[in-house]
Amino acid sequence: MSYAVAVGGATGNVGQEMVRMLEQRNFPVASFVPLASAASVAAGRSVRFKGDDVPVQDLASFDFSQTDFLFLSTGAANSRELSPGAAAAGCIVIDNSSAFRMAPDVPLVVPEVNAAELDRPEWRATGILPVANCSTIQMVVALKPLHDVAGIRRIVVSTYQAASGGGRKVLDRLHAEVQAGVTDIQTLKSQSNAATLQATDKPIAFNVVPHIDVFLDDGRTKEEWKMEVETRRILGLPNLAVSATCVRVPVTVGHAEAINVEFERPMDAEMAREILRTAPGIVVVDEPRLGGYATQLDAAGQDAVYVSRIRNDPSAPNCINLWVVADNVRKGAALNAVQMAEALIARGATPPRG
Ligand code: 11C
Repeated sequence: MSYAVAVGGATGNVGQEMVRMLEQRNFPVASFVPLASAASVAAGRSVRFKGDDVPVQDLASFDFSQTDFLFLSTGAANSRELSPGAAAAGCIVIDNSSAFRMAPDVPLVVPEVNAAELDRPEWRATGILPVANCSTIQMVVALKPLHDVAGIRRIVVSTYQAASGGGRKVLDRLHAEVQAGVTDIQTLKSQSNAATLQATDKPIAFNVVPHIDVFLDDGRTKEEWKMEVETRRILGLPNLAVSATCVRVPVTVGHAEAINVEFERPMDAEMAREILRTAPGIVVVDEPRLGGYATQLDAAGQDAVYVSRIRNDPSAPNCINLWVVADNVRKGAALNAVQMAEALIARGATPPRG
């Protein structure tokens, strides 16, 4: 069985990765339609898929009645506008935005963690499956196997997130700043006040910025809030204590996270290492020597979630620290989306026409 597949936002960062992912995983594609803005259509843009240059079609006016899967990566506002109509036309929308992640009856699925949620029939009425935030995905992949053994009581996480997570504008800005080659501290400081700053409020090159997404009334950022609420939802622990600090770093691809986890029952670094060595989607790189850990560069272009620096936290019982790294565009978005579709197919929960 193969499927009619459309990729919405096919010319964007995540959309392009989505197309590569469909190819690399040999997803059963019967027909492929790349969708993008009217401007991209007018510019005659095309997307290369399996050796062919396929012209993009207009996302806003596309008729989804013959589509099985729409992989959408066009942001929350666009998804809110477009996804319900596409799903009503009969296709399954796998949406990389935050638009529907907290909607009732819509499961937030990370296949290694809670694929069984796909068996609940309620979501079929909406036809939309949201992909969780990239920083949440890699954290729950690493923590779920440990939770199954010892029960998580509390998570404190600090992130080191790549510019690509912020989209093209932020990534372009990092590249422009690096290429400008300014290393003098006073000049860099003066750029903090430049009227031209748009994508973030501070320079990214030679800096780290503790601000991702908008600020909420209580002082958290929305990225921090998302990590908290999405983690509870995916792990099925509505009262779990989660505290996040999310930081943008001058890295192109790959999010890293320093995670402190406290457990209800006995857990230590050695146990965690053993459990994670055989856990799905995880590669443990953990030797206390130079280079015996994974960095963002190691994770870039890879599918796995890497776990390093596993160590006991001597300040509390049953508490450990972890360093978790993954490619935010792959496992944090495109790969997770394709895995969701694969999980649906494996469970026989295929689209109406499938
Ligand atoms: C970032 N994690 O790195 C964000 C990007 O809710 O899907 C993904 C935002 C989202 O800026």
